[in-house]
Amino acid sequence: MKRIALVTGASRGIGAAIALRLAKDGFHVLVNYPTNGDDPIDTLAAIEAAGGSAESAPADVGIVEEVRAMIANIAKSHGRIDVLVNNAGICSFVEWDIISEAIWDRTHDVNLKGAFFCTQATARLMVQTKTRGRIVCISSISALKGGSVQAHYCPTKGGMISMMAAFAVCLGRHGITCNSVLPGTIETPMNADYLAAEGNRESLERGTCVGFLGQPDDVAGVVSYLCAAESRYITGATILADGGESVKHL
Ligand code: RM4
Repeated sequence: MKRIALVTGASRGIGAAIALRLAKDGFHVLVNYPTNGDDPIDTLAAIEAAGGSAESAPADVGIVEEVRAMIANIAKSHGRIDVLVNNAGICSFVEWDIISEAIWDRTHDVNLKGAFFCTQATARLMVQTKTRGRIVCISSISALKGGSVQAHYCPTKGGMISMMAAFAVCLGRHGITCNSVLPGTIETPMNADYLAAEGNRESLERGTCVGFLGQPDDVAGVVSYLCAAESRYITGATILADGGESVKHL
């Protein structure tokens, strides 16, 4: 019987790479995507081409009812979830003094509240089915370093780290691990415009130890390890995949 992995926000970028990697690792992958936007066909096609198995799982994770319906559907059709990757996230690059309540609320609803209620519903199913599962949050270097146009976004990524620490305590005795991965600047559709703007790419590259920006697979590999049996003693941890950006001073 194939193990079941749910990846939120998996229709493109880092989420798509994680979904493909977990399919290659042997999981049947539920590819979540927001009902009002992206289509998961590219991710599903890539997994099929790699000989893996997957299906789509539509839900806007910023809406709790849609999250609970998605998890209930998966429980009905598969009976269990072995892995949850909270990857869904939005980041509008906005100057601090013009961030509206609507921008704040939507960013927090998707990035943090969505991750919480996906985790709560999935953990309930894992405990019920005695599944020694894996829960991973895709946080960010922006949890540790400020962003001049991300004052609304950074706290959602910081919040993910402390939320996973709390769930690590709650779920450890059930053999469920809860960890955070902190990508640096990864080339994805989410920041393509920002990286294309005057000098942004060059300054971010210079800010790393390795001198180049990351690719989605650089994050997918870390997630794969955290979802493997051998990582059973890693929980409440934060793992940076940032090309050394967090340690570089001069
Ligand atoms: C990441 C980090 C990157 C940014 C993306 C959109 O969390 O802040 O620098 O390009 O978000």
